[in-house]
Amino acid sequence: MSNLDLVIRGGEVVTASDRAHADVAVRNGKIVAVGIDLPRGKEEIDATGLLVMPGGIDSHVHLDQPSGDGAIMADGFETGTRSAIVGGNTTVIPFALQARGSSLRDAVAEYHAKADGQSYCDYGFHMILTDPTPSVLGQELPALVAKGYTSVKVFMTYDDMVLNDRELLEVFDAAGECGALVMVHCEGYDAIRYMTEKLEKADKIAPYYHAVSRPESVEREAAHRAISHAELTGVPIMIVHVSGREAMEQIRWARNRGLKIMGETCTQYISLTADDLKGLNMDDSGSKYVCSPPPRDPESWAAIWSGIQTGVFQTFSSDHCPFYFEGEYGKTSPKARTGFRWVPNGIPGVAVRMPLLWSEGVEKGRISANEFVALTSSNHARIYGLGNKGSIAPGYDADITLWDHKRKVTITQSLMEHGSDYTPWEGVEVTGWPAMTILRGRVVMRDGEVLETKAMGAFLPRELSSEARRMHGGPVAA
Ligand code: DUC
Ligand code: ZN
Ligand code: ZN
Repeated sequence: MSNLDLVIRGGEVVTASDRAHADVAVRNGKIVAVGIDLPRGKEEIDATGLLVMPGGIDSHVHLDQPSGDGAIMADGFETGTRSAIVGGNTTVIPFALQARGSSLRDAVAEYHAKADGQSYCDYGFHMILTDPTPSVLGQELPALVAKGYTSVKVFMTYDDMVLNDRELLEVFDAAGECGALVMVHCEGYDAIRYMTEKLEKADKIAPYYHAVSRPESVEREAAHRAISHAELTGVPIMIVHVSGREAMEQIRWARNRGLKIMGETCTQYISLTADDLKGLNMDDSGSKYVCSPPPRDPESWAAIWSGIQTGVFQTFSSDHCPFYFEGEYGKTSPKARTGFRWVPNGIPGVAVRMPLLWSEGVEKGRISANEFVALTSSNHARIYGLGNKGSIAPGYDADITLWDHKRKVTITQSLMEHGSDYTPWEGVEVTGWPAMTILRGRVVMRDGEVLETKAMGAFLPRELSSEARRMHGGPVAA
C-alpha cells in the first residue's frame, strides 16, 4: 500500500524561481517530494499539459465587512471563498474591521465567528485599525500580533476610518514595536472632500465623478505623506492598491532612498479605466466599476506594468470588495442614486485576478511564469508571514493550482461563484485559467466545479513578516 496520498504526475512545476517537468507527491496535506518517476499514490492526478503552480494567495480581499453607510457586502466567507477557489486561490487574507469606539479584540472575535466553518480555502486576518487609543496600541495590538494577526491596515480617507497624521505616526510606531506590518490606504481625505463638494455643487453626481473626485495627485500626496511617516518612525509599510504612475513613482523614489516601502497593485489597475465609470450615457451602470482608488487609463496601465517589471510592486491582489449592483443595499440603492458619494466603493474580482494577470502579463510577454507565481502567491506568503505556503517543495502545504495556460475563457458572471450580481469583466476574453485547485492535498475545485469541501478552510495564525524584517535590517520587533 502506497504511503503517498496523492501524486500529481506529468505536469510542469512552476515556482517563483524554477520551472521543470516533475511529479509532486503529497502526504498528510504536505508536499513530501518533487521528482521524476515518483511511486504511485493512493490518488493520482494526470497533469499532462498543465502547469503545476502554488495555489494563489490573495492578501487583499474584503468579506462580510460592515460599511458605515448602510451598504452590505455581497460576499461572506462562504461565497467569497468559493469564488476564490474557482480562481485558483487556496488562501485569502480578509480584514477584521475595528469600528470606532470598539475594541480590536472584539473585532477579531466577531470576524472569527463569521468565518468559522464557512471557508472553502485557508484564511488569515488583517486588522483594520480605526480607533488607535492608547490601550488599543499598547495592549490589544501587541497581544493580537503575538497570536498571529500580524498586519494592520490604516486609512487616510473615509469619514468613519480616516486617521490624522499624528494617529498614523502613533500606529506606525506601535506596529514597529510589536512587528506588525502596516498596510496603508493612500488617498487624502481633505482633498477628496473638497473635490466631492465642488462636484456636487456643480450637479456632477453621476458615478463617473467618483474618479474625478480622487485623481492621481490625491493618491500621490497621501503616498508621499505615508512614506515620510514611515521614514520618521523607521517602520516598513505596504502601500496597497496603487492605481497608476504617480503613487508608483513615490514608492520607487522611496526605495531608491533606502526606505522600507513595499507596494501592491491590483487587477483593476491593468484592465479597467475611469471611462468605464461613465456607463451608458452616464447612467448608473458606471457604478459597477466604482472602487477606490479608481481605475485610471491605459497610460496608467503601462506605468503599473513598469512597476511590476521593476519590482516596485511585490504583490498583485484583487482587492475583492463585492457589492450588489441591483437592490436595496448596493451600488444602485436609493441612497447611491443620489450621488457618487454614496456608491459603495469596491468591486468583486477574486476569481479573475490570476487569469487576468496571466493573460495580460505572461501571455503577452510582460512577465515570466515565475514572476507570475511570485506576484500571485510566493511574495504574499513571505510578506504576510505564511511560512508553509507559496511554493512547491517538500515541507510546504500541498496548496496547488493546476493551470491550463492555453485555455481561452470569456469571463462571465455565471463562472464567478461570488455573491455579487455582476462582474466588471463581463465578456472579457482571457488566456489561462485554473483547471484544478488543491487545498492541502485535497481537490476543492475541478473544471469550475466547486466540490463539497466547505469548512475545510482553516484559520492561519501568521508569523511576523519576514520581508519587513529583511527590509528593516533585522527584527522589526525585539
Ligand atoms: N479600499 C480598499 O482597500 N478596498 C475597497 C475600497 C477601499 O477604499
Ligand atoms: Zn483601501
Ligand atoms: Zn481593499
